[in-house]
Amino acid sequence: MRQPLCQLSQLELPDDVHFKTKQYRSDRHWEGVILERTLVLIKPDGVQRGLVGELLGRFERRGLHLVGLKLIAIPRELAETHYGEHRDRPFFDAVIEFITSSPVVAMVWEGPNVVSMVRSMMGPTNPAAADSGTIRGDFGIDIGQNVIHGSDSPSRAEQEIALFFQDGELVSWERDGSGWIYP
Ligand code: RTP
Ligand code: MG
Repeated sequence: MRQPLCQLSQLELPDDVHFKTKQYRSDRHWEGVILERTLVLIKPDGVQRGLVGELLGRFERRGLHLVGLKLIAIPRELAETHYGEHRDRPFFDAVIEFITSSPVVAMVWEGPNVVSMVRSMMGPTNPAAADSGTIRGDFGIDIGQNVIHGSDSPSRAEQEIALFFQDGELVSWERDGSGWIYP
């Protein structure tokens, strides 16, 4: 039988490398970083097209922290409150029809600057103008079916999270190994 060139137990592991790694990590400063939360909706088109795992995975892989998740059929009243800022716009009725047409997945993600980070991962409102690599640029064509919603400011995020989730539905928890994402 062929012998391995070298067995793990025979290797001299350089302690200083481990030491430097720890040192490097503990030296990093994250003072002043404000953790935010944002509301994300996978819209009816995203759920119907089987994109839930793909989209949720993008946020997980980025290192964002999931604190709320559910599948819901949005009642018309909630939709009208959520999109209330657009009440006088010509597309308002279409937006309400669309968002109430089929279930959505509602999520709350947490992280430093998560509101703007999620918006940049989504891409612009019109998928036709979105870069490849963004969610709308990779999965959308039409402005009315643009796959995903994300709060557009921290204050809106607070309001929207309160609209979609009750306090008991949000879970604060620590992920093992999160120090490798943001110490
Ligand atoms: P969302 O609120 O859904 O995350 O989208 P957004 O912030 O990128 O865009 P917003 O201006 O808030 O518009 C809400 C939704 O309305 C539809 N819309 N249609 N036909 C149009 O000119 C038009 N403009 C907006 C889009 O589906 C957009 O997501
Ligand atoms: Mg919006």
